[in-house]
Amino acid sequence: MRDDVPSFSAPLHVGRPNVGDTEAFHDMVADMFDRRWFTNDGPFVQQLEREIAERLGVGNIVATVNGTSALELLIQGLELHGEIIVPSFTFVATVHAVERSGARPVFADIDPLTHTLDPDSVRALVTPDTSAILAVHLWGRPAAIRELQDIADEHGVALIFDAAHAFSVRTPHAPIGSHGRAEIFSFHATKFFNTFEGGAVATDDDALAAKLRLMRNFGFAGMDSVIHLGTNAKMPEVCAAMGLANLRSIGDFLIANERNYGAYAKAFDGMTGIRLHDVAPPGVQGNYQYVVVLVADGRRDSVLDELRRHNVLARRYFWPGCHRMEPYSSRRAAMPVPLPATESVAEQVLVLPTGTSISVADIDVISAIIGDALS
Ligand code: T4K
Repeated sequence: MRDDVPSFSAPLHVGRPNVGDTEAFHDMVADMFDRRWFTNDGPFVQQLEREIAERLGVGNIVATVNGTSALELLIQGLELHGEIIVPSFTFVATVHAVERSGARPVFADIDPLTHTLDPDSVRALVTPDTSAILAVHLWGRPAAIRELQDIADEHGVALIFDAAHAFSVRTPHAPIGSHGRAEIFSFHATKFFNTFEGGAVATDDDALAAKLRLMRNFGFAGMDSVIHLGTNAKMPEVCAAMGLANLRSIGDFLIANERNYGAYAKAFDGMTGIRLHDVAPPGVQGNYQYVVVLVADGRRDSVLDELRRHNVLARRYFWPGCHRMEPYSSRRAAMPVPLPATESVAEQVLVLPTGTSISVADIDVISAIIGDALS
């Protein structure tokens, strides 16, 4: 290793929040205090739902307290049961939401080129017990939507999407948010668009949206009338205010992410042993919130250690794969087929810092550290 590659004096994190128009946010918080209306379907939540629905061209946005509860509400609202086919290569919340809703996750493999569900692997796992396919637009790269919809239609099962990473992503045909029975988003602090904590279900199904609105508020249909099983999954007003402020700056977030992705692509072009994952194939408008590299030849962890030594806190998301985590790893039924692509990708993947707090100069240093570690 060379000694002349500088270290960062403060840690560079993956997932540093994008922060938009803070003045607009403070003004809204002042309004909120004046109103003394902090939660329970307040005006900021309603406005945020309207603005996002308009932006995505989708009939309904149901805002929630986080992405996990959006997914749990959706699975329970659709009354999915039996087996739900999911990727193992995802954040564990995708799979926990299935399990906590009383259905059984069954792991399908991914396509090693896209990191999203491999339709052939999904097709082989459909049984009479399957109620749904839950696909993830991992890293904001759209899953194989058409192929998965064909499988779902052929077998009469629901298709739903975990679009936690894919806010503001467009396929060549439509914005993410308008596919399948519904798609869920996460607006967690680390996401492209954040509301501190938050999430939403996007759906064109008005009846489903009305049911989810009931369910996120304990099943209350009126002051004293509970007509459905429910929980507390409401987004607070302060989070919606953050969302409204951040929506105004989303163009700036994209400019920063595209600039950073381009700088990483340039730095890794021609570097041996490392490959930048393509999150936006032709025709797709990505959000570039995840900069994902694959490090070959079992050298991923030594690159990670070297980055950490220089104060770059890269992450090996989503190692080791959910099928190797509890409670799934001790349950053979969750994994009826081997998952070679999942396991191979999980051993190579490294997520690097990006977002509005990372500069091209930072990326030059990060790439020099990686180049040095690989040389
Ligand atoms: N589906 C998928 C595919 C998901 O990726 C997620 C969440 C969900 C569903 C569920 O959505 P939510 O219920 O979370 O809305 C983080 C996030 O907590 C999680 O939202 C996200 N995916 C996951 C990929 O990443 P951890 O366990 O890695 O968090 P932590 O605390 O290690 O922080 C991540 C990085 O961000 C660190 O480098 C520190 C940095 N950070 C974090 C926060 C909160 C900051 O710099 N500032 C901050 O305020 O899960």
